[in-house]
Amino acid sequence: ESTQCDPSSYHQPAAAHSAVELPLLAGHTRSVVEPFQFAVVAPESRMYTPSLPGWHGTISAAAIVTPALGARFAMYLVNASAGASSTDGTLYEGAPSGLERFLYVLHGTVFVKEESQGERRLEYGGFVYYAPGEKMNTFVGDEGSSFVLIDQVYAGAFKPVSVIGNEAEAGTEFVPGEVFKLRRLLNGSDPGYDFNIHIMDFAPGEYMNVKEVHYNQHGLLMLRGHGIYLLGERFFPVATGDALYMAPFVPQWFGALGPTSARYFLYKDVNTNPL
Ligand code: UGY
Ligand code: MN
Repeated sequence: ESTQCDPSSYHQPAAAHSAVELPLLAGHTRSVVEPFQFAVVAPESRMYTPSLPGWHGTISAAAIVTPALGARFAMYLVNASAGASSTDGTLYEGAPSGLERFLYVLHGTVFVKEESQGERRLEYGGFVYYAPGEKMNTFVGDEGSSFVLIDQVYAGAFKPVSVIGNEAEAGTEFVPGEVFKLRRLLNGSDPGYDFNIHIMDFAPGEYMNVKEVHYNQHGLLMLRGHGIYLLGERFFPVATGDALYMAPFVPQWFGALGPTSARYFLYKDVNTNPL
């Protein structure tokens, strides 16, 4: 009888396939992918620029994720004063063609106008997705506002529809093997969307079961609570306001290892051919 340690069994595929018998510790994984590419941007490191292409009025934006990091999307944290707006549609000077946009309100009010759905007032948890080619009419309310902005060049195969909604209207989805609550803000069964936004809720002490390694990219904003994030081989304490970028194949795991619940906003590219 051979064992894995017996050199005479070296060339036996069966031995190579046998499971390594390590205890499955919470949050521990042997998965490694190099080079690790990720960013943790704590609130004290945000750098705001006083303008954003296609926006008017007083606006300041911290670009947390851009293609310079290797991402195929941009994620901004934006503070906008009363009256700021993006009314030029996608056609501002230098705008990439096929631009699509997702805006998620953190504070204050934002009004959006979309061809088929009229004008809507968005407050905390409200969002708008502008499909490529759509006019991106967004007006900031009297008190000003802050929001997360995702801009991306559409790379999907079917033209998606624009959506205005609120996270409170999105039903929670069961994820096999996981205990967190997942809400997807865009229709997960529509293959037209080339990204989705997940709102992930963890009760105190809850953690992800899968120590994920996947081809998708992530942008993340901690909306509530704190915990510990595994990125590559390192663990980082994270708290409300922290923003993260995860490149494809970065091993990742989260535990809400504290006395409070935790919630985060998560960009994930979907429905595109990994080739
Ligand atoms: O769906 C996801 O990829 C998600 N569970 N990842 C994450 O929370 N880091
Ligand atoms: Mn993931």
